[in-house]
Amino acid sequence: MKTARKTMLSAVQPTNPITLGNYVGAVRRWPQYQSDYDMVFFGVDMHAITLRQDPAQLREQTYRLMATLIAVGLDPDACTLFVQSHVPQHAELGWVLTCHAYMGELNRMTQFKDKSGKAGANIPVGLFAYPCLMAADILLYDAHRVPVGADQKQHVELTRDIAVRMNNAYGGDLFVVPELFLPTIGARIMSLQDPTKKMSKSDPNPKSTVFLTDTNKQIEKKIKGAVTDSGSEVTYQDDKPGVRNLIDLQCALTGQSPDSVLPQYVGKQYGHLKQDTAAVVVEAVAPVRDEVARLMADKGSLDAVLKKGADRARERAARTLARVYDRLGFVPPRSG
Ligand code: ATP
Ligand code: LTN
Repeated sequence: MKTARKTMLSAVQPTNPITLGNYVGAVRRWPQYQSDYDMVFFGVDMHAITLRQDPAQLREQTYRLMATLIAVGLDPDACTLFVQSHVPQHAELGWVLTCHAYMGELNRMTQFKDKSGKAGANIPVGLFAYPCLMAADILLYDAHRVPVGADQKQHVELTRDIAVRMNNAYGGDLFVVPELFLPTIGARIMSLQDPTKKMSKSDPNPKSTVFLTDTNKQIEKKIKGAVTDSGSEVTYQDDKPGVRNLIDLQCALTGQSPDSVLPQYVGKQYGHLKQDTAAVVVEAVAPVRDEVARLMADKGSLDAVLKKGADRARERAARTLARVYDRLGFVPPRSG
């Protein structure tokens, strides 16, 4: 019997290995929802090419991202887990939505402003139109909930606006209007070198970011080298963003609250906090990293998992696209 579970959907760009920020703020939380939701998760390689990628690296990072999603606990038999470019309907619905989005609303996207600033003189059109492809990613699967970090809020809101606009134009039940699903804790892990900026995959300084591919030694070195604040007392307050970030990391990974962690540092130095945080991070990251390495050693098995996911995704996506094309007035291909 078909269950009436709601659909939860999210995606990650395979641009660099996943960071501790992505892990704590997003990916690590997803498996806990798989018993309650119909889960659709994928790697968005077509989004990644909005900025120039090295083809060999893109290929490797795509496998690595998918292996990471499996290693954190998303079960490929229970979820629909796939690579975006394996499902051509994303590009097809993306075009339809591009024709229903307005220049003015795309112009307001802050991610475009940030990223186009870094793209140099020639800004790819795809970087501008990208939110339409993201809207297609979401609307193709009739997704109800979209868990993302705060940086993606604008894009999900745009998706809602386009869905409502097209429902009004072509019949109220064309698209499910998705809801944003923001995490409550650990939503923003900060850079280890500048704790006023978020930890980012694309930070040019590798000391700022712990990657899930880092060895235990590298993790320890980065955390022990984290920029902390003046003074030496371990407290949890806004004017000590470096110390606060380390406490947040510990708390997000152990499930403790800052109040329960702080007493153990009375009369101790920042060095103790760094040592403990490094140990907690290593304990969380090491098993995931090792499992990713194991999965990466057998690309044949990964390919089989991804094929199964894409087959399932394509079937769902084709149904939605046929509904959309019909409402738009496209003549269906008929034999004979
Ligand atoms: P970049 O900085 O290169 O744009 P990114 O690190 O933000 O990349 P994404 O692929 O855009 O990575 O994000 C994947 C998910 O991780 C998103 O849901 C995003 O909101 C979340 N996320 C990214 N960075 C952090 C962070 N520092 N703390 C918490 N969550 C984060
Ligand atoms: N734009 C997102 C990645 C992304 C996404 C999606 C997230 C592409 N399609 C659909 C949720 C749902 C990013 O850059 N992090």
